Amino acid sequence: MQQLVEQIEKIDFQSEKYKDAYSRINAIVIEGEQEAHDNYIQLAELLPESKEDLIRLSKMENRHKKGFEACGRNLQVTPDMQFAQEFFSGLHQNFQTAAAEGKVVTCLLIQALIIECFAIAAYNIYIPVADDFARKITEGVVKEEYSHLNFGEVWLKAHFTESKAELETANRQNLPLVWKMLNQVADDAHVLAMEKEALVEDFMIQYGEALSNIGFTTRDIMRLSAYGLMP
Ligand code: Y39
Ligand code: FE
Ligand code: FE
Ligand code: FE
Repeated sequence: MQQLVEQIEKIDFQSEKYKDAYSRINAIVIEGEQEAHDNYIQLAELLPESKEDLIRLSKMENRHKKGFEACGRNLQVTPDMQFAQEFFSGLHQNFQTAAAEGKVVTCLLIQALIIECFAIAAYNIYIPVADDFARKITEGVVKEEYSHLNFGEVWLKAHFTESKAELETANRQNLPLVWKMLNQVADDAHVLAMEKEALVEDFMIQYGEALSNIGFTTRDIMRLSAYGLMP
């Protein structure tokens, strides 16, 4: 605790080093929220019976994006959107391919489980070390991300038996991308006082809980959630 207090006192939100790292992390979050918005609209088309809910989620993602754009402006940082698009390109491509094939389960795993757990982990770790303006925004956002994760859990739990094999395949294709993305962002995250180990730990907790809520056994969860973590 005392360590955290000292660490926060040391953060200079106006330093060039902080702002340079923020230009990439802020862009990742803005791009992520934009893609999440688009993904929920596509999911609404794939799941007409949940259309209203999914459109509602897509609107939340749009508000999140606006909030994080304001966080960048507040620190006078220009987000590096090109970097962020490349950062998401692997998951983006896999989501598009699955959507084109009508693979709802894969789309839900990518957006509503993996990306939401990644967001929840990142926002939880960011909140204690954020500037005051960004902290208030992020606290509001993370509450809503839990509801997005919940949508995915409820749907996949209700369709667990017939979704299980596709979930296993989609996990194997997409989880290694998350570890790669975390490694890519670790240095910049460190500048923002967010440690990679804490991000990995929080992600594993969120993702493991989600898999458990859907119906996977502890044994399955161990195997699934660590897939691709070790080289
Ligand atoms: O559902 C959502 O709102 C998720 C799209 C947003 C993703 C945010 C991605 C956060 C990763 C940041 C990594 C910082 C260390
Ligand atoms: Fe969001
Ligand atoms: Fe979300
Ligand atoms: Fe350090």
